[in-house]
Amino acid sequence: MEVKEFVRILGADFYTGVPDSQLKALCNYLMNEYGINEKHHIIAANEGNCTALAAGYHLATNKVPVVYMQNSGEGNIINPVASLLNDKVYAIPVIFVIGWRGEPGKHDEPQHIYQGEVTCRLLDDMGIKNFVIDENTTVEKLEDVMNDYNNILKTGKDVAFVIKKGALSYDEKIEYKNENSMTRENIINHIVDITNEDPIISTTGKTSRELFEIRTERNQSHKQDFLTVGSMGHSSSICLGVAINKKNQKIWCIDGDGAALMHMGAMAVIGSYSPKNMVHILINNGAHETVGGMPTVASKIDMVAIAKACGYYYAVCVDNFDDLDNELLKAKSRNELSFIEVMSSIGARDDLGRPTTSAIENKKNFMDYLSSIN
Ligand SMILES: Cc1ncc(C[n+]2csc(CCOP(=O)(O)OP(=O)(O)O)c2C)c(N)n1
Repeated sequence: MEVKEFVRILGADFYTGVPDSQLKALCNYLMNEYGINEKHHIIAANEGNCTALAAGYHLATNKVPVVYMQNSGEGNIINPVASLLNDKVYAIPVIFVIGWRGEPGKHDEPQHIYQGEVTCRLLDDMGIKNFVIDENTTVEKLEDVMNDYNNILKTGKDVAFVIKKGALSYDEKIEYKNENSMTRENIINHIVDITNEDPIISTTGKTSRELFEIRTERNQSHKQDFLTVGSMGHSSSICLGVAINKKNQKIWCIDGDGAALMHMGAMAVIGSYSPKNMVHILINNGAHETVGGMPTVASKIDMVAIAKACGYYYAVCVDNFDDLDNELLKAKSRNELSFIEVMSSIGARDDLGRPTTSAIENKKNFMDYLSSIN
């Protein structure tokens, strides 16, 4: 179905979400139509924030907002759905639009398999009536469903559309770019040059995929890398957990700006524990590049100031390879919690693959490696 038809049938004038590659048609449509705009379209830090923001919109306008997200975001919405939106609490109507990764029967990556199995079940458990849209869903059918949904929304309950791959289409293209010159893959190459065999916890998305391919290309082992394939926003906390238990080993986190923003409270806790052996690298392209390039707010905020205010001993921002190498070397020898923000362009190789080892193998190899060092 044409995304314009879908949007017309929803009849909402406020969208907030976290982008998803499976919802690219909707995300690109919203970006072309509204851009980022406080009246009509806000990309929030995580799906729970979107839900609360949507609730605020409803309180102020008495209109029904839309929250869009990948099904991975269901975990982030459970608390505000159950304790804010639910009709036993404030009864706030919201339409959820959810990209269905890991749909049973379709091949997908390990992080999507279980989430895919429980996608509709979780919505049922949360009292959210849901309807699956696929490429054969007609406009007439959707109009019928929406009529039914409008009655449900009037009672203060929530509803959802679960979107299968290829269900929504949009022909217009949109190019996401910034002024930065270093590519993420080259940045990771420079990080690997200097970290060598130090353990790395890398963030969700193409960062981990690039790190994996860089090791393969160099004929290096993957044992030192924990690829946080799912669980967006949590790699820095995983790194904290490793760092405080492996005090004699330098432990590196390679984070993304979308991920760091998603659970930014982690930085406050990392700063307050200040493990001297941890280096937190933030590759900032100001975008959710992995899922299409839609913007985050990270190009507008001062991440170095945030790290410092959270208690990181040292924090710096670099925008060229000489400074990056220099800061990586200094961080490697410095015995204090360090933060390096690296400004990156938006984009990736078209032929970028995916890890060929399973998540369980990755965990086992990483744990064996950690247990071999002090
Ligand atoms: C909770 C959750 N929401 C959404 C996603 C989908 N997702 C995967 S990677 C990604 C973008 C990550 O952006 P960033 O951390 O800035 O890294 P980049 O892709 O730009 O390198 C998103 C939104 C997800 N995996 N988990």
